[in-house]
Amino acid sequence: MDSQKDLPHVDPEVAAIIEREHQRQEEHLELIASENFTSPAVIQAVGSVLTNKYAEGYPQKRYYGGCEFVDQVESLAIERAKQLFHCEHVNVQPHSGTQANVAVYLSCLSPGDPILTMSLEDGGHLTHGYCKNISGMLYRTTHYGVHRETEFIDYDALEELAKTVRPKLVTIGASAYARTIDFERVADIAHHYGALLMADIAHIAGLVATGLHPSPVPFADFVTTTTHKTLRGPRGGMIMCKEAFAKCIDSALFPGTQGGPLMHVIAGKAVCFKEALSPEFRTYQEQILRNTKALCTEIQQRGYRIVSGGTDNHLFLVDLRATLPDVSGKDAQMALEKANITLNKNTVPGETRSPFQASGLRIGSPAVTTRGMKEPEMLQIAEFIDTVLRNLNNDTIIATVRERVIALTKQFPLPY
Ligand code: DSN
Repeated sequence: MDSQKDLPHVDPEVAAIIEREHQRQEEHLELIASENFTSPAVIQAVGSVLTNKYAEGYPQKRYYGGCEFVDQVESLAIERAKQLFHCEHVNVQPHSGTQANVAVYLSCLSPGDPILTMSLEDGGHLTHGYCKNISGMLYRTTHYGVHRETEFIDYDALEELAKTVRPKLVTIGASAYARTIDFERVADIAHHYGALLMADIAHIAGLVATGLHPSPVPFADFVTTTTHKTLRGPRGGMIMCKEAFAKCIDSALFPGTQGGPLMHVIAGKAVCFKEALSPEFRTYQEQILRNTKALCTEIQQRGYRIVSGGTDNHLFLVDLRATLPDVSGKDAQMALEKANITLNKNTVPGETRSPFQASGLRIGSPAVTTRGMKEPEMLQIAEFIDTVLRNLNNDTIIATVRERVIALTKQFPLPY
């Protein structure tokens, strides 16, 4: 390409912002459990000429001409997704996890129908019936959650609620839950009481794809996911379902809730699925599990209470109330940010603060694991976090941690 047409020439302001964000990603420890660093190959696909193409419809059934090659790329993404998750039908067009979930609701519910879902405070997601989300506005929502003592999903209470509420749809899946989910049991409950089941595996998709977390695919009627979290692909969503629901899912997505699909992103998804089918990807997911356990155990040994006492997956939640009762999740997040450690405040079960303050932190290892960090680095990260949390108002100590964080990130550069 003519260098005069390059981004830095055409729009130096945007180019400079992107460069600053690149540097931020290089020099920060990324512990947000839902973020990751996708591969250069995925970024190339997403930044390709496929962004120019409109392709409403599905392969071989489009509304516009010129779809020969985008048909090929979408078909490839579909075939690879089926191979990866062993599902009967896949729709790779959702722009996001939210779009995927909304399309499932549209496919099988009418406004006012009862749904049973995990509450946001206990680790669920906004689109699982939160009152200010369309899912909570359109459908009659009842929430289940975690057991107050064990902090594991309370399957018995879920069953009791299914018995009384008689939901049309049950959802299972979480944004902030560190334990293995028993999809089979929830499917049995849902089906016994005449409900359909949607499993949202956005967070754990990489673990499910590699067999390191039980898959809901054999049991759930619908399985939704994002492609950018543990799956490490481009930002986007996907719906898997039984063949019997294929037609209604496809039409709920298009024309039901979306117009033209993002073909450049679908190409990125195809690349991501190819990468996820490789043996290296399973090794990566195994390392995520080891790293999360190492980081969680070290934080625990430094005196912090971990929600549910530990982790089985890529994340864990720290309840700050026991150790540092005066420190909110927000204060902790802001102080850690000053030390180049990025994570998010999170509500904890039985939360006493507002969601804007929160009493917990959610910590995940997918992104630092992608950089190549292993257990020894997790011990260092735990020490950095502990030092900052215990010296929240000491900018000198925080600056020292920041220098050490930058030194660590330099040993594990990003591939771009
Ligand atoms: N924002 C995502 C997360 O952090 O879990 C969920 O959509």
